[in-house]
Amino acid sequence: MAKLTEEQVANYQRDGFILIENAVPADMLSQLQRVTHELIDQSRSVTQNNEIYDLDKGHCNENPRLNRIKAPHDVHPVYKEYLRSQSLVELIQPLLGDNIRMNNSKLNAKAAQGGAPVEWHQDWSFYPHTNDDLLAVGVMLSDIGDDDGPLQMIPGSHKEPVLSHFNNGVYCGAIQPDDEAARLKDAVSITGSAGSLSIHHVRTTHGSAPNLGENPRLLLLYELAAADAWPISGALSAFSGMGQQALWDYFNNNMVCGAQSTTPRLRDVPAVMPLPPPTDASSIFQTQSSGGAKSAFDST
Ligand SMILES: O=C(O)CCC(=O)C(=O)O
Repeated sequence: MAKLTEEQVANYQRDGFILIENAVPADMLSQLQRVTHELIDQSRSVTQNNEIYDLDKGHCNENPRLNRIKAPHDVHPVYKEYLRSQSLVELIQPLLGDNIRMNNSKLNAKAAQGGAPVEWHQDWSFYPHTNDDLLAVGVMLSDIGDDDGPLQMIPGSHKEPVLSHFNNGVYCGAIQPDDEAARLKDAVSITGSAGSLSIHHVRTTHGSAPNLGENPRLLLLYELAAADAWPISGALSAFSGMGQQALWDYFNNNMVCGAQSTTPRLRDVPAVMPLPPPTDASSIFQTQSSGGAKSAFDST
């Protein structure tokens, strides 16, 4: 896979997202798929959410149903291997520069026939930084069609005001579905075959409906930041209460390319702290449900 073209960069800047088909080399894709299916299989004996798994309703030994594998880069080295591969780095450097840090990874394994929606939100509301040179790469590890709960994006929303993600004064990690400023009617679905990937800006409004398909919808997400984008205090909760040394080690251990910066680049960006928090902020699914987010995807 070659570098992004100028046209792809311009489309990302205009829309706040792009889709790149067949981006993952075939041998890497099959390794990622094999390991992911092994991890889903290993979740059979798990009975409640833990450090690795966020379980969907109905999960059991006979029928493993996952919302998410929480930080796959910590669970198996193949996820970091792909992240640092030339084929991926060449796609993100034109957008974030030469010094790039991974803040987190997650694998949203929206279970077949009803797997949970992700309500509309801007990632920025979860973790404001000193500048907004952050994005998420979404790697499709399964074919994702319209019925499979694909990511949906609102073109141009990354340049618009940051929307409220609060319910009754508490952060709920989702916008109000009837917020007209969200322009939800303009949504574009990001569908493609396994091995395709999307890149979306941290301020792009996005969400996804339940998976009505026959198979889990497997989307590996890397949250990436320019190394001089520093999380604003309080967003450090995103790194689960680490001390300063642990944070420094985490940042250095998770560099994708180049070097970590200790000089935050400050830009005039709209930021609202995700506080007060909901009762359970352990993942976006818990944040949205315990925060009482209203569902845009309620099928009833
Ligand atoms: O998996 C999805 O469909 C959406 C994921 C997402 O937006 C998130 O985890 O922040």
